[in-house]
Amino acid sequence: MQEKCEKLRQVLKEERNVAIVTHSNADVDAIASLCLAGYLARSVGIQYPWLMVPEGIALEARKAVDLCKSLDLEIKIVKRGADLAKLGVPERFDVCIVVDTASYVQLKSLKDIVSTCSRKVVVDHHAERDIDADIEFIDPSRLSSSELMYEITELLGISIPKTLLDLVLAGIISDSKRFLRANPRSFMVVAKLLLNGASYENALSLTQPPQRPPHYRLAKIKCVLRHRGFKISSEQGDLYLALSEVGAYESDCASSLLALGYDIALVLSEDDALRATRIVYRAKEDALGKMGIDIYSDILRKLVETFGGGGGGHKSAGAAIVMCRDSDSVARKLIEILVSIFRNRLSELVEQKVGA
Ligand SMILES: [Mn+2]
Repeated sequence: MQEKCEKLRQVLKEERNVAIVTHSNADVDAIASLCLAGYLARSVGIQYPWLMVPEGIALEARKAVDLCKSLDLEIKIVKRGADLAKLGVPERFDVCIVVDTASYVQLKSLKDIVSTCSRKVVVDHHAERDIDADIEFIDPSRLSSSELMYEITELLGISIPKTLLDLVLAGIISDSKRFLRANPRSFMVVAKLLLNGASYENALSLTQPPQRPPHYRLAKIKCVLRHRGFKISSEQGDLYLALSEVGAYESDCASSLLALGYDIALVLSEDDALRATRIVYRAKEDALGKMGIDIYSDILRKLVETFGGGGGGHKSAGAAIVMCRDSDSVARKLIEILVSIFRNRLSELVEQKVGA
């Protein structure tokens, strides 16, 4: 690895036009790797490395992009069909560093830039791949590309500012889904990052999407306050179903109800423009397997037959629109359908409100 790192340093020293790119809808690991590679390139003498992302950046990686910018490393988003000359992007690059990306398909608008590049460098932890390179740092056993990129900077003796260490740690946390997977070498990198001053707290916050507007929180609170809970008993164990209504953010409302402990959540919302009611559902797949029901075809389709409309979905998520503007009427019909399916196995959970 040391040898490859020296080769990378040599290649960067010889050339001028350096592109550093990653996959579309770039996540935190992709942005952290991109930013660190940019920092490395600048440290070895590339004044203006071109950091580019095709199409767009994932919501949860926006803070990472801002952090990168604070280090004077600007990330350019290149949309399909964009006029590269207008953006000031060189026609040809001498070196392309491709991070966290397995295939040309994921490079979208940047595919041509990379395929015509004189020399390619790849830093990645994906196994199945179709991008060949002159210098490859590939290890599918690793949790993230960020940690590989960090090891390269370490071997080249480049010292990294603390904020960038936070970002590398965020890349590892995010791609490992907070260490749902483990790898001893990845943990060693994490230990080094922390010993060198990275803040776990800052890293965690870098993996979170920016704050939602205040009414987002209120919509979720209303969703919980308004919901009705039902128990469906069966020999394989009880199943819990929630029914609620909100004005916006229905799918977040449904996910919150599942996080509370429900197996199935159905959330209605009135759509004034369509003069209709939308119904979104989310369900835990293991629970559905136990019950042997399909939410769309066994429940929602009957609503659509009654009111008109349409919809679709798969086992654990889906939606329908029914041509009735009054969500209470739709909810009543929905409960009728549930009773007709489950009969006396269905019972409502009733609790006294606190302090009432
Ligand atoms: Mn990754």
